[in-house]
Amino acid sequence: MKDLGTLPGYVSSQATAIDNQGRVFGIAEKSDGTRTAFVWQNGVMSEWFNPATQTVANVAIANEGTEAKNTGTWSDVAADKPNVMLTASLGTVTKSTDGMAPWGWTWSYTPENDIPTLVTVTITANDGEPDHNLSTVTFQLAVRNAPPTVIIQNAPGTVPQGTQVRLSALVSDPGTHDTFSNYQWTVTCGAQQIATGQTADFAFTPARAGEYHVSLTVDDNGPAGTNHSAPATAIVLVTNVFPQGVSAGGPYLLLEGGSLHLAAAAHEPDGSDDTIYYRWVVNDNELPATGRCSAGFAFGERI
Ligand SMILES: [Ca+2]
Ligand SMILES: [Ca+2]
Ligand SMILES: [Ca+2]
Repeated sequence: MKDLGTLPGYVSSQATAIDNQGRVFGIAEKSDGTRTAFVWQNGVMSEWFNPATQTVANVAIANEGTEAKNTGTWSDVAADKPNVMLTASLGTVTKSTDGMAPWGWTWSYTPENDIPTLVTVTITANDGEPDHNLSTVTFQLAVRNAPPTVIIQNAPGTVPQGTQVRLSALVSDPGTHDTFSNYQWTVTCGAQQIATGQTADFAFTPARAGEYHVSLTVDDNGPAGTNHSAPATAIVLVTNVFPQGVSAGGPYLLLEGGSLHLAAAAHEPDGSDDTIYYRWVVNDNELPATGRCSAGFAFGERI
C-alpha cells in the first residue's frame, strides 16, 4: 500500500487503475463533492483531463451524396465509460465500448452538396463531470462535386425520313441541390454534322435515310473540371420513303407521225431533301415491248 496524496484543493483521492508504465489513475474529490480525474506518476499527482479523443485520419474526403467516414479513439480512465457522450459538430458519431481502452468511435456524414472549402469537424467527448469534462479533437472534411449523369429519352430506334425526332434529356446527380445547364446536343450522319441544340428538349428532322448518331452532355453548377457529364449517346436509323404521288400523266393522244410531250409528277415526303430521278419506259401494252414501238419514239431517263 502506498499513500498517493491528493491534488491541491481536493480532500480525497481513490485509485481505480494502474497501467503497464506504473501510472496510477483515479478520482480526486473536493469537500463540496466536485470530482476530477488524476494520474499519479513517479510520486507526482496531476489532473488527468478526461475523456480523451484522438483521430486516426485527419482528413475525410467524400463526394456529394456519398457517405464520408472517419474513425478515432477515446478513453476515460476515471469515469464509467457508458457515461461518456460523444457528439460531432457535423454529422453523427457513435462510440464503441468493446474490449480495452482506448475505445473506438465512428463518424459519418452524407453531404447533399459539394463544399467549396475544407470544413473543420469537431468531435467532443463529455464525461458529465463538472470540471474538465470535455475533450475535443478536430479533423478536416473535404466534399467534392460529383458530375451529373445524363441519358437520352424517347429516342426511336427507327423512323422514316422526314419524320421529326423529339428527344429529351434526363439528368440525375448525387448532389440533390445541383442545377443543370449547358446542354450540348450533336447529331451526325457519317462525317456530316446534321444538327445541334442547347436545351433540355431537342428535336431534329432527318432529311435522308442513314444511321444518325446523337450525343448529349450537360454541366451541373459545381466547380469547373468536376461538373461535366460523360456523353450520352443514341442511334436513330432513318429509312428511305419512296417518292409519293408518282404519275406519268396522260392520257395522251398520239397521231401517227406526230410528237408527244410526256409530263410525270412525284414528290418526296415533307422533310426529305432526296432528289427524284425519273425513268421512262414506253411500250404498246403487248409484251415483249422491245421493237413494238415505232422508231420515232425517244425515251429514256431524265432528272
Ligand atoms: Ca454539387
Ligand atoms: Ca453534382
Ligand atoms: Ca426518299
